[in-house]
Amino acid sequence: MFSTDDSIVAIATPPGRGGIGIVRISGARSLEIAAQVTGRSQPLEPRRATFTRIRAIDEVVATYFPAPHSYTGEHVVEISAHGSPVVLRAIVASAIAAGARLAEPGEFTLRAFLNGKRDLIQAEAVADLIEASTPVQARVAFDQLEGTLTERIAAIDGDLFDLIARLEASLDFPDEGYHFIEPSEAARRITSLVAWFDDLLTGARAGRLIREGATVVVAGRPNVGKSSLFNRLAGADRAIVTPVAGTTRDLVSERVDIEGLAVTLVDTAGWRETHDVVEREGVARSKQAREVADLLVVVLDRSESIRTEDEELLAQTTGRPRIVVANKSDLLDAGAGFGDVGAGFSRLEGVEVSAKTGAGVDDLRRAIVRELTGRESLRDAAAISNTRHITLLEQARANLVAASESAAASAPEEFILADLQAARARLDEVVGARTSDDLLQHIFERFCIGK
Ligand SMILES: Nc1nc2c(ncn2[C@@H]2O[C@H](COP(=O)(O)OP(=O)(O)OP(=O)(O)O)[C@@H](O)[C@H]2O)c(=O)[nH]1
Ligand SMILES: [Mg+2]
Repeated sequence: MFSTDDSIVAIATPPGRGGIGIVRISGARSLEIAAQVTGRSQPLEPRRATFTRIRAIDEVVATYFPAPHSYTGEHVVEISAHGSPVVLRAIVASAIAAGARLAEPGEFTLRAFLNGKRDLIQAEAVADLIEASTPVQARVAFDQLEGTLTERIAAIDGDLFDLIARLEASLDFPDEGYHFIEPSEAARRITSLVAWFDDLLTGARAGRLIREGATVVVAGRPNVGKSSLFNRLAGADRAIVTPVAGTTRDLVSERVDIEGLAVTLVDTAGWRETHDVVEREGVARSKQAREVADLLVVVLDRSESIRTEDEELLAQTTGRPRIVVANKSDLLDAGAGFGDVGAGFSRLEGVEVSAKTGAGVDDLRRAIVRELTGRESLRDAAAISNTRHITLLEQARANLVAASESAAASAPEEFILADLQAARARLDEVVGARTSDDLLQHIFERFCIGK
């Protein structure tokens, strides 16, 4: 299904206009195709940027990367032109006339994988790096691109392979009365492999959140300052703020970077019974938003006593991941702590902030990261972030636990071996040593054309 016989071409830079735009050609015939496109009789020299003209189109710089030392592992020519969609499309058309085919989404990176330039983890990391919207997301993707996760998996795979080989040898030569590995030693090694998986999977929750981001919904009764806090966290005057209760009617959402987490922050209509048709719809939507939230920020007004609506909302959200925020702390006498003023606050644990002055908002940002990821900070970014990898590693861990139980019960070696081999197959799937066309298609269709 995935043919690498033909040469492919695509615009590699984003749609739109820019100083430079790049057309990439990859495949056995890319040098010939480039020669036809540029009309040069002299072939391009390897890895040398060459200024040339494409007749009636543009002045360009062309660079030839001979196989296997290129992005795809094939012969690649990159043509840098002026970043005009018209110019770039004309170059692509001319390459197609010279025998190239328009690349499918992700096909350059797919070829890099098929040609052994990158494993599957690294190919997926390319897409993650391109899509990263916070520096932490980019760091995690870059680490995977560099092979950090690949190395950790290779290390465990090596151990697993050695263990399997010894157990198989014991099975193949039973008459010698000699174990290539003592059962107790096998049990010990399986246990340490399980510990290794635990170590890697500890960071999985944080990693998944870093990669996929989270939805944080701001809720509370009217006028407590939800929109003011939303604007403060978004760093922009996004939502309307007025002293009128019931200002926000619709959901307002904004992508924000909270300490490195890509958060979709949602402001909602204030929670109350109302006869206003528009507001009622707003309240209904705010309830729906609360249901899909990864985390709720329940805002109270610290300068007033807790009201029935606050109580209702607190009751409705107990048991959900939430942070209670006491806003308008600037209205309190200096020095008054959470629980000192306003009836009903003393039994609540929360973060005191002032959306007006910004006081306490950094604490709130840290509390959001802590609630979502279970970590104080994301600086020691997680090694593992992709749900596909996490699921497979969890399955491999379960296989090893089964193997260790068999070993502890002195079960026949065949049983232990079957589980160890199953664990190894999962690791192969993570790095892509074992794949199906369906899986590859699923992974690479996430890419845009030109990657
Ligand atoms: N002093 C003080 N006033 C605040 C603070 N936060 C919000 N306010 C004021 O409280 C009023 C309501 O603020 P909003 O942000 O519109 O409140 P809301 O919760 O979004 O209200 P609805 O959209 O009506 O549900 C406005 O007059 C704000 O200026 C604060 O931290 N301190
Ligand atoms: Mg509002």
